[in-house]
Amino acid sequence: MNAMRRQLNLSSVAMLQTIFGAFPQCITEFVDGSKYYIITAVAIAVTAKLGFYVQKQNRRKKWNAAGRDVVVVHTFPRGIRIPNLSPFALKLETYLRMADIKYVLDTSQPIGYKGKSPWITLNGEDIADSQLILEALAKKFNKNFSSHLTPEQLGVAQAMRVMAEEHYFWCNEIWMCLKDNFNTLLRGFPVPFLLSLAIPILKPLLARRAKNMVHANGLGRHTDQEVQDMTYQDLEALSAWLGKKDYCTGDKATEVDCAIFGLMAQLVWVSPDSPNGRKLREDCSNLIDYCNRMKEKFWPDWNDNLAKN
Ligand SMILES: N[C@@H](CCC(=O)N[C@@H](CS)C(=O)NCC(=O)O)C(=O)O
Repeated sequence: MNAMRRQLNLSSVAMLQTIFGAFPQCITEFVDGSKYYIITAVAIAVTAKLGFYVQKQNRRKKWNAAGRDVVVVHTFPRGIRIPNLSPFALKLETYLRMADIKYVLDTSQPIGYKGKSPWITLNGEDIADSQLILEALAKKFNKNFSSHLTPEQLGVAQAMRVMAEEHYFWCNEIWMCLKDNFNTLLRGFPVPFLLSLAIPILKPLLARRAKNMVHANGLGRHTDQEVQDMTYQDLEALSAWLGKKDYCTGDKATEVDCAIFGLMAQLVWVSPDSPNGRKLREDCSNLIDYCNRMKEKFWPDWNDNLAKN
């Protein structure tokens, strides 16, 4: 028995010697052979990391230099027919104008820490999500444009905003990203030459991402006709709610108008020839008049904020 145990221990030692003896030697040979490649790769990786870090620090320094109580809006570059192609960023900018809060744009990092655009930096603090931003700014700058509304009106405004932002938006994204294959959207930006070369590669990747998102929220599982009907119903509901009023809740523009304007402006100025744009013209034209009213009131400098084609 003891002889067998000794035998086993001896073969384990031999095995360990084989593994740990041979392993470092093959690494040493590999490192010796490709020493210069490894040193170069490590140097490139360290320099790139350092470069990104310095760039990040410089950007942060620039944002912090915007000034006290000046909102830095991180968003996409200006559009050709509309100042901001993102409905949520247009909502935010419209609110900042309504509330008379100073802001500057930063397009160097449009996507924020929650993976979406827009986001803001205010006095060194980052805030993401247009609605959370509006609420934080309202608190900080003591603004409330809805104080005259009844709880019932406030409730309806909340429900309409959520329908528009969380349901209509995604239905319209299905057309923009999957049916139109980003074509209308891409015509809305002045696309730099180098990026235009990468578009044929980027499009299928972005489409796959959009497909996954609408599949996850359930809308992507419906037929085209079903999505179309749902979108039209949302537009009809918004149009009926607005009715003959100047703004969504009456004769005074309130916070919810920023959100509805952000979304409808895209149909009026970016994709007027899409099925949803045509629906607006044919059955919901009060929403077009409304967009023009909002534009005149809050964007007298609209044209100055368009990108040159
Ligand atoms: N709930 C967010 C929605 C923002 C949003 O969906 N932004 C889009 C641009 S319009 C975005 O960042 N999309 C990039 C992505 O989802 O990867 C808000 O209100 O800010």
